[in-house]
Amino acid sequence: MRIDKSSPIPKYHQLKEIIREMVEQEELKEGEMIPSERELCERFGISRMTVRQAVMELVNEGVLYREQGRGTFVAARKVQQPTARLTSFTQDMRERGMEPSSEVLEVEVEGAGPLAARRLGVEEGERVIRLRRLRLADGEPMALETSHLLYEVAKGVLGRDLAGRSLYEELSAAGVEISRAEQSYEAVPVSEEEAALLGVEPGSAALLIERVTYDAGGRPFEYVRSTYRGDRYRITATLTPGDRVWRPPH
Ligand code: 16G
Repeated sequence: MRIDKSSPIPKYHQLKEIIREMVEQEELKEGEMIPSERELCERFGISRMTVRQAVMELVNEGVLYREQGRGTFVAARKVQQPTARLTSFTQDMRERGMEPSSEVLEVEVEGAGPLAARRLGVEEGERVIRLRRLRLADGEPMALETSHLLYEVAKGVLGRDLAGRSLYEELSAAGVEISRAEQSYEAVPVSEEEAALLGVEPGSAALLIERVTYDAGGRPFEYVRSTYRGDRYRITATLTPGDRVWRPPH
């Protein structure tokens, strides 16, 4: 497995695929430490930055995990259940074979309103970053997303290019580790304003997804409402039987 420097596929992406394949083939086993940054640089003849980006994304995708001061290890294999995986919009679209992009509509530091405060478990008025983005896939609107991020946790992303980049990658670069999220789904009609931005008729069907995301310390730091176009977005899940057999109550 080598990195093809003449390929248009970015080198970090090629390295990701190589590491993924090594995990798949169990050349790197669950719980095993992956080679150091330096070893990877030497073995594949690439820069440290390239290695870092590949490893960071694999950590975000849950293929690898980091332990402070120890190293980076191979995570337990995931059950194929797309809805149960914590992905960013960027990853989600790439996995669907589409190219993600965004338009930043608003970025504001403000006091949390009652709903955001309740979801984030803070007092009303606590400082949050409100980020509203139009999310596109292959250049066409896919979703409208409003994130409320705890200022204290996420301030590192202010001033970063959030139009061209992934919020989750920027958070990770700023040292925020994402551990889990809770999410709900609801069918809603789009408002006139949303319709104009999404390029659909007012009143058309959309999927409202609400997410609360927790950092490694178990603290909720992100509350997001995303309105996905019903005609473009679909969720699939692989369901496996639970450990217990369901029996009707007596
Ligand atoms: C997803 C998440 C959202 C997160 C965003 C980050 C849902 C419903 N929401 O859209 O919570 O902020 O990804 O995406 O899945 P990014 O890293 O591509 O900016």
